[in-house]
Amino acid sequence: VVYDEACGRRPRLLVVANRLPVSAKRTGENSWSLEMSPGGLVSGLLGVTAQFDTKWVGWPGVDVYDEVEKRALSKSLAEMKCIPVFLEEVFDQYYNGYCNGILWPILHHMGLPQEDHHLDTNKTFQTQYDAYKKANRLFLDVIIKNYEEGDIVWCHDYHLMFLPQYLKEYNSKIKVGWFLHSPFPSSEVYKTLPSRSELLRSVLRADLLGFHTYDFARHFVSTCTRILGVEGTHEGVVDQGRVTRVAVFPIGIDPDRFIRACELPEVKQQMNELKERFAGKKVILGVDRLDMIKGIPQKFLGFEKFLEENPNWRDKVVLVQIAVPTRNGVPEYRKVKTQVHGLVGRINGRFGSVSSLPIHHMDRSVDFNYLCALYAIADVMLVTSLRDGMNLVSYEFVACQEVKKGVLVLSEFAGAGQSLGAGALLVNPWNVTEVSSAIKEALNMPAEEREKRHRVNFQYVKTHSAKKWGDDFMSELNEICAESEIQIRK
Ligand code: GDG
Repeated sequence: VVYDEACGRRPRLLVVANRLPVSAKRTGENSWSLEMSPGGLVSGLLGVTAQFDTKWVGWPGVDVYDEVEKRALSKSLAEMKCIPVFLEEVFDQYYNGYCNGILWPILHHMGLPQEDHHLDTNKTFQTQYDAYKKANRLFLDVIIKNYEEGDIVWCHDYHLMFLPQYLKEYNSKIKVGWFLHSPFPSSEVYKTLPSRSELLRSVLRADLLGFHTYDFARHFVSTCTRILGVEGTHEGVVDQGRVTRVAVFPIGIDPDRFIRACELPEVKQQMNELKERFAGKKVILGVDRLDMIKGIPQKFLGFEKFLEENPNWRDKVVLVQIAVPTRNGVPEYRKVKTQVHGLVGRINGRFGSVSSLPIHHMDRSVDFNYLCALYAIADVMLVTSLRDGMNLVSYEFVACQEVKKGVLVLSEFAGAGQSLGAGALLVNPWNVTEVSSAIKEALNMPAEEREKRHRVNFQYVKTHSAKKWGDDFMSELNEICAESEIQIRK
């Protein structure tokens, strides 16, 4: 890190993401309670905060229209180093519309939606696209108000693809990084997107672009070469002599946070209760947002086939599925929820009895400690994402399994398939027979092999932490910016 010796302070880092890492709840008129929600992004960046004076910029998760209320919330958030972006009326078309109705499926190889309202003279598409640009401008306005010379701006994810361009247009000297948390698809899928070139051109204005896996980075570079006609090299993308560095930074978790939680008396108590509750049965666990990319219906179909073909296991195994509600404003998400509920009903109807239910399905999240207790007592973790940037759930399971050494059954289409593939049983979630066989293999795996597989993955999760991810990205960005400063001086 290049310290700013001239003014004797740590360099400032603005981390910009759609959501702030806090949840705001209204507790009364002009008063708010705020809680930090420590996902991979937050824990990754807590590690780099020692070197940087970090501030978070993002939507606070609540709609606030009144100016007095906005000021009150901004003041409370400032104490947590958070700066809110109020999106107001553009939010629905930007977030539910363009981000999650269009970009999210495209990035996950699912193609553009076929809904009637999208076919209606493209009007909805245009409205959503305009809202997306407007929202990116609102982010820019807030950054400009808070920007000081020398600040580094790290933009996150597909919500903010116009931000690199807007930032560089405002001030070409701003150091800009952009990281994509989702996959990047093959150019054949991406090129169906009507606004394909503008989005690519904008992110290419950043100094550093980061992806979870080599495949996503490679897809991105070849998409740029095919759509924009620019040159792709091992460094990244070259356009008229200017290089945009494209590199791979696989995210991780804060493993010690999970290991420590499993030692807490409260968590041990919860683990004992769960063991008692499922005595005599093996527990298969699923933890996903209720998103079509997570392949929950495919998971249930694989489990159904397993029960069909292995009657001896019917009373001896349960699948506990936490399906956290998400993006209810997007029609496709409501559809997948109905589909999932139908399958739970069918499978429990077919194989359940008065005393036992094969699937315990929960349409809600659980608190962190309880989640750790579930991870720790599970015999098998079943991750069947159809596409997934990384999938941190699989890392968290490994971190909590030091005692049990359970088996991870993992989709080959999750980024984690490339990092934890050595210890996991990899499956193609579309292949119901393969999922069913992997469940059987996992449940019957001898202790010695489980131990061996767990050891490999645990070692990986411990060393490839969220802190390493944040540090690696920031040091690469710093290096690039230092090099370009030298070139400018020359
Ligand atoms: C995106 C990409 C990429 C889940 N249920 C509960 C709960 N969770 C927490 C987990 C985990 C997080 O949510 C989910 O992270 P994932 O990585 O599995 O998936 P996405 O939300 O889709 O994340 C993904 C990630 O960004 C990072 O780049 O890996 O591919 O799609 O941390 O623990 N937490 C609690 N209760 C729950 O019920 N407390």
